[in-house]
Amino acid sequence: MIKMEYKDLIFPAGFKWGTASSAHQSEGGNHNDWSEWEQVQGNVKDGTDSQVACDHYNRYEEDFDLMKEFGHQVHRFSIEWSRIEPSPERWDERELEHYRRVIQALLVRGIQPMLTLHHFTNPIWFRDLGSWLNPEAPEIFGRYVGKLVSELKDFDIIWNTINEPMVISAMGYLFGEFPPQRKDFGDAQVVSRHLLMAHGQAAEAIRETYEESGKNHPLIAPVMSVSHFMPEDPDDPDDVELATYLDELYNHMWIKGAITGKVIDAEGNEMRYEALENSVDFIGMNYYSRQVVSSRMDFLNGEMPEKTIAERCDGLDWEVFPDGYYPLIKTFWERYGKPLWMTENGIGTMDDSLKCRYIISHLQQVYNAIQDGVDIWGYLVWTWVTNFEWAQGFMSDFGLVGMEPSTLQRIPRESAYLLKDIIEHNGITKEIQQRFLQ
Ligand code: IFM
Repeated sequence: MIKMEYKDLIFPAGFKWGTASSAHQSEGGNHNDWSEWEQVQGNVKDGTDSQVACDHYNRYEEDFDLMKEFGHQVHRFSIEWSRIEPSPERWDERELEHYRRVIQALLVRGIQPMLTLHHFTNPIWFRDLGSWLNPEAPEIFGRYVGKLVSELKDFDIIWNTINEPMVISAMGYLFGEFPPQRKDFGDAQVVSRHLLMAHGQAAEAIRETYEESGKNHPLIAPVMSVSHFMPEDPDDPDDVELATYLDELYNHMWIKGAITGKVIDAEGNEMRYEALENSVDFIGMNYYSRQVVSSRMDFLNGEMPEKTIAERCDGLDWEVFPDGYYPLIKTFWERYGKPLWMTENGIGTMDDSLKCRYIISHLQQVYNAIQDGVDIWGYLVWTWVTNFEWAQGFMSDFGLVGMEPSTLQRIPRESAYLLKDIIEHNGITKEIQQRFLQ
């Protein structure tokens, strides 16, 4: 076996570390479009649901204590819209108070809250109004955000507007794997446009609420799911063209709109959307894997070339492909010139040594991008405690901390200690790389 030579990869001073999660996947006890959808047999692959999740709603203090013990500096989480606005414009004061306590619990532990306003789930009443297909959806969402921000503006919060808009439109409206299980390219386009406008409405509501109360503009960002598209046959121009097209469609089209403030309307015309102005202070990037595509296959019907990399995420079957990370980071920086946060990266596996290798090999890429001049502010692992992985249920365990199923007791894995070590050194030392990669 060839021994690799490693060197200390130390990140810039002030670089921030932590983990990310979402309300529906971790809290338990939510009632929204997803919780209803989960009850239909066959929708969630392992037959589980989110009703207990990891009971974070009741155990947040314990979870934050553990984060503090492990040296975390930032935690990204979401607020569940259906709890705050259970029916149109009826605000649940008890739930608002709950989230104030959650944010305060992070702050007193010295952990910076990064708050996501929309992470996949919708209130039932919003779904019944047509969800993201409804032309009024962006304003309805903006109204909610305005109320929420007016309640939380006194806390030091980094704001994320919409999590992974392209996943919402592709999985829910094109591939039909998430609610509302539609398979219509036109619908997917409408949804992605409305989500872009909703991001603008949210950013505007945040800015205006802070301005009205004489506060400084907080940091605001959308969070993009990005994937490294590759042609199956790099010598086949059709494969290359398809990979390029999908890269543009999935990775760039939406964020380009947010940065330029332009939306493509139903007739295909570009129009200015004022609320999008100044709506992006940094970009959140969620990277997990690559996507190999072939022009000979029916991509829209889920036909994909066979996977060739043996190491994969359980359930989701995503290949471990760290080499795809750097080019995406670099391209985002060169095209948009906005600072980046690595808001999610991780792997769902019961093989914790694979999880450790995954994190280190992806951090090498982040380090290289920083060395090459990209302004990256932080890195968050998805996720802290084992949680509900959407249509996979509990088949893909992304947690650095496992959970004893009957008591829900938290059990830190070696990967949790790895992240602690990384945070303590502000990087991946030679010793860490040798320990896990050899
Ligand atoms: O669990 C999800 C998360 O909700 C959004 N980004 C990808 C993660 C892993 O699939």
